[in-house]
Amino acid sequence: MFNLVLFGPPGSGKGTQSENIVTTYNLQHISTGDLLRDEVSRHTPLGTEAKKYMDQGMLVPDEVVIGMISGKIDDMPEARGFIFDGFPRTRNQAEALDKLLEFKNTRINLVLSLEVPETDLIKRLVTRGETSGRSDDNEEVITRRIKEYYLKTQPVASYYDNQGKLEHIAGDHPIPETFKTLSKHINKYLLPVA
Ligand code: B4P
Repeated sequence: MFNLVLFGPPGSGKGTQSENIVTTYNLQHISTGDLLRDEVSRHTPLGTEAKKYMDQGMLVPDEVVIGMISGKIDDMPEARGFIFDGFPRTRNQAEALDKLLEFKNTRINLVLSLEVPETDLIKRLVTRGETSGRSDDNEEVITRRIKEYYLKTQPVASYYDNQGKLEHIAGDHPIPETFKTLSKHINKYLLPVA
């Protein structure tokens, strides 16, 4: 099994690149943002609680997100591997993920960190907000999401760096070019299927 974490600030292209990686390497995609938005759109109790945080650009509490991930991994016992998109976002989540995977006799193999200047992140997300209908894609909330990232999520990079799993990727190039760079790293572990 090959497990990849796609790491980076809001708008760095995690969701965009995940789509390409999933098709090329036949990995199962777990995006906590997508899972949370699905709960919100179905008006579940979890979604109602999560929406309060997401609309303010804050991270949803760890216990909510970790519970959601655990069930999702269990749903796919035959997976070739997983791509974790937007998870873990805190050190607590990273430790919980290591424990969950250890319990399943597997582990995170590689962490690819997409790096993009802050001005580009804001531009991308404001542009997406014009069509996405996402209540968190407006400049005020985007700025808070980026702040929350530097405060709570960026420290997770050193957690993986200490394990020798972190690779820095320039994410400010065109989408296909960035994908090529990501692929070079993944190819060291896994052959493409498409
Ligand atoms: P996410 O859904 O994870 O959203 P994101 O960080 O904004 O998106 P991403 O980086 O995937 O950007 P994308 O590829 O779409 O999180 C949303 C919220 O959910 C969080 O704020 C938080 O409240 C909550 N949440 C999620 N996970 C959580 C967790 N683990 N713990 C706690 N809370 C959690 O790209 C953005 C735009 O850029 C797109 O329009 C794309 O077309 C464009 N783009 C991408 N690559 C480009 C490139 N190379 N050049 C030009 N444009 C590009």
